[in-house]
Amino acid sequence: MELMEPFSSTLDLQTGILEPASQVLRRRLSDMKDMYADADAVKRIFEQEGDRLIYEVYVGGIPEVEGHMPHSTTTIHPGRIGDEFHMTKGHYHVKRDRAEIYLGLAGQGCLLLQTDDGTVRRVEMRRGIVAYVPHFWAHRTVNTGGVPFVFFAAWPGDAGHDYATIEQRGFAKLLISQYGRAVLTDNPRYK
Ligand code: M6P
Ligand code: ZN
Repeated sequence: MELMEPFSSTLDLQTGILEPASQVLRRRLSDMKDMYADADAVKRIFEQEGDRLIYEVYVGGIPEVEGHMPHSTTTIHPGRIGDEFHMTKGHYHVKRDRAEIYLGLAGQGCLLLQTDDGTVRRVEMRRGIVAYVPHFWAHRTVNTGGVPFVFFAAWPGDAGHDYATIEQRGFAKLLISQYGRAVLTDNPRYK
């Protein structure tokens, strides 16, 4: 067994910046343009402002292997693509029977969860909310507010990220802004 040195890192609870971070993933509209329902809105944003930054992930640098507990913070910037709120790509775990813990730090948002048969659940998140992602549920987070939505996450090292399933099928529900409220609607493109 290989021993690892204990260590700590610093987390800015307002911005989500984690230091040290092994990497900072910056997800832009071009990384997920087909995930948003309104293709005309996507096109308009590219024309008017270029490749918009949607969210950032500060990755803690823990090995993604069994026995470890990787973690990260995610900062989803406020905004919409058409009526649809900014969101993460969302993923299943490659090992489906691996769970995850989220802790809301700043702003407000929603955790959307989905099973293979298209069942969707919505969990409200804000500072101080601990949300549990049970195994077998795909998970995506959405910023439903007007300021950055920041949360911390920790998951089993051997979970793995399966993005392909969501890229192909989408989520069965969309979170859109309607009369100033965040409303779940059916995704017409869900397969
Ligand atoms: C959370 C965790 C990470 C994930 C990140 C962004 O911090 O679930 O594992 O990478 O959100 O979500 P996604 O990978 O779906 O873009
Ligand atoms: Zn996960």
